[in-house]
Amino acid sequence: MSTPPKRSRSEDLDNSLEKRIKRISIEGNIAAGKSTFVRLLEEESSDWEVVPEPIARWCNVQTNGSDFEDLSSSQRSGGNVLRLMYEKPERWAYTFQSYACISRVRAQMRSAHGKLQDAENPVQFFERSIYSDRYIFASNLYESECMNDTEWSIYQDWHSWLHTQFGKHIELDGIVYLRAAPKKCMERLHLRGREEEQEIPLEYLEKLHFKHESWLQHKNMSMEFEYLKDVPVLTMDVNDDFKGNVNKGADMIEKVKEFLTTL
Ligand code: UDP
Ligand code: D5M
Ligand code: MG
Repeated sequence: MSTPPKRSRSEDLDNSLEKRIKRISIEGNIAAGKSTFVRLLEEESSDWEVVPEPIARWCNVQTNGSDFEDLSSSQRSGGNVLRLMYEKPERWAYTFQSYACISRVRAQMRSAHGKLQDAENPVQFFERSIYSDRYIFASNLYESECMNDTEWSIYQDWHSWLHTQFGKHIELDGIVYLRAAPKKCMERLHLRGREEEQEIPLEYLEKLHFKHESWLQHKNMSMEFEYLKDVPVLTMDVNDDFKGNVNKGADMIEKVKEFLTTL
């Protein structure tokens, strides 16, 4: 009988880290405050790693020149795809959703595990997940007739396959839901001033809000991924500003720490 090939020490380390790591997705409507919050999390502990949403980088709103130069040519075209999607969703929704999801998987898998190799209690915080891609954004675009039946079927088939292939690296242990009223998100969206988003109507944010509520608050959204039903959700109201409010920020971090001890 042949002996199995020997695994290297770094492969062993990777495998044990893979098992110990906790993965938490920060979910919430557009401009609820997710990026602001993950920046606070990142500063809190060297055991914690943050994976920002790649879409924010494509828009190049909060990145500097050198960050932008790091992007590949396909990522650079992503910035245009966000604009195209808002300008002509019935043409670009499918393209955008497939690109958004594949980029997210790539970012979430690539990010592990350099920083966390020596962490005692390693945690990865993802800004959104492949579940919000599908069940919030893509689904809303389909229901708004911006994707036809064929595009929606292909997207779902592709998404399920992606999950089968890579799920074990990106499946969640917990979800933090940053909950804010659509009107508050609209205010913050204007405050942020990302050019591509300035024409978004309140009705669009309301639709996304109801989808978040159905998934994370009422828990009556039907989803293909059984395990998600049992993934604990921590909901935090972010209608009052936490940015620039040291006490509220610290309180939110404390809640996350408590939440982690229950997982
Ligand atoms: N923001 C704010 N108060 C808060 C949280 C966020 O004024 O308590 C602002 C933030 O500075 C940004 C906008 O709201 O201008 C949207 O925040 P972010 O980009 O974090 O939202 P995301 O879309 O990532 O959820
Ligand atoms: O930024 C994310 C922006 O991208 C926001 O304008 C919504 C839009 N969008 C469309 N589809 C998606 C998917 N699938 N995931 C995430 N964002 C999407 P933010 O302000 O961080 O919400
Ligand atoms: Mg963001």
